[in-house]
Amino acid sequence: CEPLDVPVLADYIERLISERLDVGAGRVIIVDDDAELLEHYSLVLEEGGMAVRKVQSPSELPGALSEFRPDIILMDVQMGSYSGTTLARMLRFDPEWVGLHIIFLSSEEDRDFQVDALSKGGDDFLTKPVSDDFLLRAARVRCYRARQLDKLASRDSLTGLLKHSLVKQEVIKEHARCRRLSQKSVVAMLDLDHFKRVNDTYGHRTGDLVIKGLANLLRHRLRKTDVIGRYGGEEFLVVLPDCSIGDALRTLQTVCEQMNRIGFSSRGEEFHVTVSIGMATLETFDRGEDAIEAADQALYRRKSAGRNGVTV
Ligand code: GH3
Ligand code: MG
Ligand code: MG
Ligand code: MG
Repeated sequence: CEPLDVPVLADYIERLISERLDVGAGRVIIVDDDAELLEHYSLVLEEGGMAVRKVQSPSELPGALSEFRPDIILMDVQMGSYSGTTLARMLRFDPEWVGLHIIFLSSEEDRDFQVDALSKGGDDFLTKPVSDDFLLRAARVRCYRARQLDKLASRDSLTGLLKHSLVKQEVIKEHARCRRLSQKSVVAMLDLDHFKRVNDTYGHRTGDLVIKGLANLLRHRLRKTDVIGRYGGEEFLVVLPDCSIGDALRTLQTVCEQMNRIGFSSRGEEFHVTVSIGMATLETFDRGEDAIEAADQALYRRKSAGRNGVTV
């Protein structure tokens, strides 16, 4: 086994990160009671293309967090009557911030102190003074990692599609957007037909492959700007922005036809599966949730009318 070439590996990782991480989008909150340091750190990160929010008094942190929604926090430890470790500990009690990456930045060199700070909720401990270059690179890799984890957490592990709550959020966002711009958008609910039979006949693992099959078909058929989520077990929710009801109908009918054409095989047999789809216009409802409900009712009507097709 060849030993790893560390410098080459580091170089490779650095390149990977700079290519993949849109640093312009990396978001950092810096908490420090020292106004001069705060200014300096924020300049360094801003010059590196990151978005920065400065927090000099810890009491401003909760507001800044919900407003700015950072990828990471750089936190001073000693701040007058406050300590950064206590702040980190408090954040960890809030489910919303339990996964937020907190980097302590302090001149405290005592290892026991540092370990204690990490045990209270910090993820890293950087000892001041830090060089500008190191600070920028450390912030960048941490933002990149935070985004990767965030993406993983929002994706369904079987299909890689958005999870229930996230696709619902997307519907609500798109509802607001298309109303504001007086555009037409469509929301559709899809459900595999007689899927219980597939599981009962061919087993759950084959059933999983069918679910993945529909997910992949949707990814290929729909536009880059369309939103696709796994709403439940064998149910999918899609949002088609800037799409007329006629265009949506045609696109989704093709999805039905192509789904039915896929040949799945299991236990030496080939079998085919169909999907039913209910859809609704988004902008005609007062709330995004109501449009989802309407799509669901249309799906229900489709199921009664004979499955394998689209109903508005
Ligand atoms: P209909 O045409 O009316 O939709 O009938 P159906 O059999 O598809 O509907 P039903 O809701 O009765 O059954 C859905 C089945 O989907 C039951 C459940 O076990 C299965 N299912 C849900 N999630 C998964 C999954 O992740 N993998 C597999 N293999 N099956 C799943
Ligand atoms: Mg301080
Ligand atoms: Mg179902
Ligand atoms: Mg079903």
